[in-house]
Amino acid sequence: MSFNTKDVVISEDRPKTLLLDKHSDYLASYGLNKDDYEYCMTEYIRVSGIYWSITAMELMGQSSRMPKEDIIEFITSCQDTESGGIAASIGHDPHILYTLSAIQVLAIYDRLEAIDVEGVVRYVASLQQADGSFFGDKWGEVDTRFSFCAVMCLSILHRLDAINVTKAVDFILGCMNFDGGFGSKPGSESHAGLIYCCVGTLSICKRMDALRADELAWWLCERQLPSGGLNGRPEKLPDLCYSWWVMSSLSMLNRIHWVDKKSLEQFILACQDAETGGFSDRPGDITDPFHTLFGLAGLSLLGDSSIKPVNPTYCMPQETIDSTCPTVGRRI
Ligand code: GRG
Ligand code: ZN
Repeated sequence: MSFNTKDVVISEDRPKTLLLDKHSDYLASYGLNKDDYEYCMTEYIRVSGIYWSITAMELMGQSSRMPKEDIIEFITSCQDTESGGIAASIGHDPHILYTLSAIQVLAIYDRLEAIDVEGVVRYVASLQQADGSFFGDKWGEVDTRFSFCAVMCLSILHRLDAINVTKAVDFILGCMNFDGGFGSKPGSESHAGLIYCCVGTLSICKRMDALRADELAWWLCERQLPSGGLNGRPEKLPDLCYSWWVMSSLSMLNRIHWVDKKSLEQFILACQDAETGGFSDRPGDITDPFHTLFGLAGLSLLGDSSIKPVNPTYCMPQETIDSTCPTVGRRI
């Protein structure tokens, strides 16, 4: 019996160099036409979309092309005055995912005073459960992504004292699997996206010692496929965003050299669209701001000096972390 590895073949005509100007043009024009179909269809994730674009533009040194004051005003209008949480768009329900994205954007802009910070702290703390886990919002879904959002948010605000950090860590450790990886809740399958969230939580809470680092890093580097790209779990296709979820985790574990950097770089560059600008999940697919951020951030982790250093825990420019949280998540 033979096994077929699921992978892509990178054709000769795919981009081989970094097209920074194209990406900056792509993100600067994204959303200029508010009637654009794709723009309308992404209203439910708008604040995260802003975070992906602003961070990518900052990493390229191009954020002055973005409408800063309009963005800050929009984020202010997305805060729910009652709960203190922040929604994806004006009038939507607040959620911890968009609360984190909003805090990240305001921290990058050094404008945290544009929102009610105490309201955010109250909101995040209200989502913690007796077992240390976090709800994503008032409807009660539990996921390790939400634990990560909560601790990242509060650490940027220097208010980790508002939650029970020991219990938050205990819940994450209860999600560790036999392979050293982590899933979305206790007993759930290991997945690279959730490993990033759990390793990131432990990194912020200064409990990296609790990881089974060699086993976990081995599982992570086994995500690399012959094309050079990385998948998020066994038997899945490669996807550019795993260049972030996997490589940032390996970086926090100080084992980034366990993957073949050269072939990963070739895969990432092949995911660029030379006509429209931006990066897609796989070579030849349609580009979007989410994969554009993770393509650039992945190349930054690989040491591309034309992109600013990114912090592997926060997925924000290292210079922002140095000025807001100088003692946490340092790049080694
Ligand atoms: C600050 C960068 C940053 C993130 C905030 C939202 C979040 C925290 C992290 C998301 C982590 C992530 C990507 C989780 C993945 C969840 C999951 C189980 C995805 C499975 O999706 P499939 O089945 O993908 O479509 P694969 O690649 O496994 O086929
Ligand atoms: Zn993806």
